[in-house]
Amino acid sequence: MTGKSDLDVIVVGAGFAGLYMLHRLRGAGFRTRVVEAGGGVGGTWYWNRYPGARCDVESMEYSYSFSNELQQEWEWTERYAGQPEILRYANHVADRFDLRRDITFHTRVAGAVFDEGEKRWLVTTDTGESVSASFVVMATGCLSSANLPDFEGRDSFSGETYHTGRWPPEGVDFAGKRVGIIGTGSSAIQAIPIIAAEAKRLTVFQRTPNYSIPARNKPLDPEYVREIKAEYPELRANNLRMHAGFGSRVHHNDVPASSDDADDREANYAARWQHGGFTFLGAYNDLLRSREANETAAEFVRQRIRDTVQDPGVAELLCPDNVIGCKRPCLDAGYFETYNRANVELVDARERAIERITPNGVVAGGREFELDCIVFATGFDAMTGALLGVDIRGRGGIELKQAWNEGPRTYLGLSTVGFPNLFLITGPGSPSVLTNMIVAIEQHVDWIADCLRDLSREGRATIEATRQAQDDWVAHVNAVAGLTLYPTCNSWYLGKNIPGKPQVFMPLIGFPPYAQMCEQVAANGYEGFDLG
Ligand code: N01
Repeated sequence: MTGKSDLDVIVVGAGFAGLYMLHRLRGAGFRTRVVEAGGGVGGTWYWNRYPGARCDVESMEYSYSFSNELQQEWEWTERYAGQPEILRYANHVADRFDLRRDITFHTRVAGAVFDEGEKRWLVTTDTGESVSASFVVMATGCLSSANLPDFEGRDSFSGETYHTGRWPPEGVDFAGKRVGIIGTGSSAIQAIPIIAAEAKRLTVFQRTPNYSIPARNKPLDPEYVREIKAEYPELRANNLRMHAGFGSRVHHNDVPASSDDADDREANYAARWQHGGFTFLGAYNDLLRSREANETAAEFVRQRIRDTVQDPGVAELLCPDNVIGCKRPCLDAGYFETYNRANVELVDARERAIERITPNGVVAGGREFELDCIVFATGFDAMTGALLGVDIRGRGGIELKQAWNEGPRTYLGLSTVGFPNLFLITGPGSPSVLTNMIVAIEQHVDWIADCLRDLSREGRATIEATRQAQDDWVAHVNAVAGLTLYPTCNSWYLGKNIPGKPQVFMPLIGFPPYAQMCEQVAANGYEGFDLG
């Protein structure tokens, strides 16, 4: 790593957060280095190359807004961009803003220790290097620590194994193979139709059925692109006023489900189902607050599953019985239709739990399913996994793992008590995964860059959240979640997918009031922080 002794900031991760953070800090004159475990930029889009990987936010909105030239010159080709196109975009950004020269690739940050005397962080890497800086920014992503469950006999399998979040860049040839896929979350729901079309046989092990809405992906109409580009700044500004930071062009029906009779509700859901995408959940304003309202939308989707899947037994197995939207909803292209193929079998891994993995395949419910490949679509240790994967020690040598042993505690999702000068981009306690991630990233990066500029102007060496501000913030995040149906199911938002993980609702619901709060905190001289 060059210039390692005189750095102002070390940024961990070169995904969308790390790239923009580097651009902003360099522009403000801070000596900055990004350390990235992968061999290239793009973060989640670098690692998640499984077949069918595609963004569930429309491409004209899932893109940076910080440079008008960039958003005018880049040409998206589809309504929802696929992984290869998004990775090309990340590489384009890295080249266009000449970012690579300050990124060290193939290097994982192993530890970071705060030296209270020097008021600097000493960062160590798995390549044996150490480097110090005044500030560390964790741009490690919310869904980057792959979850590979500890199935008995997992490593005894003699065939090939893959995790959707660690897909080999050269791709996988499934032709003629008997493939098993464990999991039916967003990743599996995108991969299953494509693997089924290629493999000799596909066996899907489903523990919990999932709601999925058709994406209705299509090539972008050049006229539509011209229209958006002509008013891009307005679109971005309108999106900042949206609950999740996107979707301002579609109609969010600001009335409860009970304001329509059953026929009108059905027509509303049907129109949104036909349109495709998350618009479906904008049908009424109480779908995530009232169980009764939610059930009307949930039953509409179950009915579509029953209409689509020919075998009634399989259709019932695919029908979820929890609250729709409580887990992150999935968008698909022909997912339920795939179960009509003769080469696809659905195994109920809730009733007939996965017992073990053998050299030949997977045993569930007493039956051995012989396989050539197993795909683990088992998700991530979300929001805290990547942060706690680094041995971070703050004041008095306190470990972040220890400080968070009952769940993550932050102020604004940006900072945590005991760890001065450490910033988290889209950390737990911020809207992050409940928004268009790029909007949340830009808001955090801008706030952090402005904060470092202000500290530098005022000659301040440290910034650290106060205990009171953090306690109040954690209570606020929980209180907001408690007003909704979000905490009612086994979601990764709550950490329920990882055995032993403390169960805390991690993201904050609602982007606009949050962004306003961050602005106020800064305007009030970094209220809730101690400046040293
Ligand atoms: O992971 P998941 P994912 N035995 O956690 C099952 C984003 N994303 O990678 O539900 C058996 O959703 C687990 O079962 P259960 C998006 O935010 C976005 O699919 O815990 N099964 C579940 O079915 C998404 O929410 C996009 O009962 C086990 C599956 O594995 C997030 O990433 C695309 C198991 C994991 O589903 C994560 O999605 C892809 C076990 N021991 C991802 N452990 C788009 O933009 C886990 N499972 C479209």
